Amino acid sequence: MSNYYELWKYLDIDIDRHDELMAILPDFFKDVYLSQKNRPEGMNYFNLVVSSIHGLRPKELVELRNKGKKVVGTFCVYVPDELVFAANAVSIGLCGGSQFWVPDGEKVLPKNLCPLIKSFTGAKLSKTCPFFQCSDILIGETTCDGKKKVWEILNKSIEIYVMNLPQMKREQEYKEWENELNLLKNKLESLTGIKVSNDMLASSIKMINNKRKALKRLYELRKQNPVPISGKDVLLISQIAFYDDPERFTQKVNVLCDELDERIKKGEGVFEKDAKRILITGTPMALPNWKLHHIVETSGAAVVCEETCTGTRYFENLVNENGTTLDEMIKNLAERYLETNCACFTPNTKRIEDILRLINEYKVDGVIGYNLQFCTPYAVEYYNVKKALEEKNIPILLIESDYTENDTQQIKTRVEAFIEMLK
Ligand code: BJ8
Repeated sequence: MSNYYELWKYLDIDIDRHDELMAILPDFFKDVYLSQKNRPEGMNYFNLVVSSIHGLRPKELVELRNKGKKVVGTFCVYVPDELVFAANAVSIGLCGGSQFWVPDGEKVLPKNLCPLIKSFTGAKLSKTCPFFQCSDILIGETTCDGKKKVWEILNKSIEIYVMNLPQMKREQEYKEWENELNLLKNKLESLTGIKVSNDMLASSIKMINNKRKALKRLYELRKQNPVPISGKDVLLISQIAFYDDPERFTQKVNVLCDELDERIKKGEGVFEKDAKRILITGTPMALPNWKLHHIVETSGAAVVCEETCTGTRYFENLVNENGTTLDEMIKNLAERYLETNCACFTPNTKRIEDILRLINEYKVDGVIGYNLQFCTPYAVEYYNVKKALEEKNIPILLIESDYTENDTQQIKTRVEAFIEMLK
């Protein structure tokens, strides 16, 4: 990490605080990840990206900025990366998953707020995250109440452009969302000084679709028994998907999948054959929030799928590539993005259909509903999720948690009992 001090100074990072943050991560990563047995070789790339998390990619981003590119930070899977790249900018997902930043967030936000919001706010205000420091602009969105209001605080530190995300999915909302995408395109064009052309948008749609296809391929392989890769490793890959160079990321995921294909042919897995298979559904798990996966997978079960925004919601739907004019392509983008099923929408019954479908496809034995503390939309929606699963006799357990380690032992006890009950 020491090689990057010049970079961090250049980015106006608070070096002392940043040293404190960086002192925690390597041991944590070692305990959770490097302790796993029989990991695929293809994980080495992703290990490298995380072990150099505040160096490698931020350095590339600074180099791109020096060549005139703009860096655009985003917080939600409804913000279309395709438009950002088509305007010759770089998109990076910024959600905060570390407890380290929560106290800084709590200096300006209520304590009884979702840790994800407090964490990313703290990351920006404490000047300890090079990704925030690299960003020229942040794109917010009107999803949950906490996020909606936090933009009014963060905009004192950096320019924020807020997209008005509808909360229903009627025909009029599809039109509104298409209009929002056009407004975002205009904003990005004025930021970069570059007009989005048909060719640029078509090629960025292809590029991001390829990334989604690679993730889909990876998830397909998790349907095997024994499962060829741990849920923890896949979670890490999904988290890296948000900020890595999309083309390199796609290539590395495909290389890993080739290796997993070979494992499957040999009947090799990272868990015993017939290990209990868990689906996690609920709120996103931003890096380095690995708590629940680590607990499940050190309790004898395998996480085989995540119905979350750091899981299937991120990659399942592709953008239709048949558009030839800008208008057609933006319409296709609007349709694809509004197909995502977040609890901020009402009604959101398609999410429940997705969960039931995924349970079937991934031959799931039990479901864990994961809720970040104080996330009202997912907490309320849990009632209907539970009811739908109970009607089909599918076991479900609710885990509500934050980013601290205070509840780890208690969660472990509950998860172990749940897995035992599945046997
Ligand atoms: S599409 S889940 S990424 S809004 S967990 S901040 S909802 S209080 S992150 Fe999300 Fe987009 Fe929806 Fe996905 Fe609010 Fe809940 Fe916190 Fe959340």
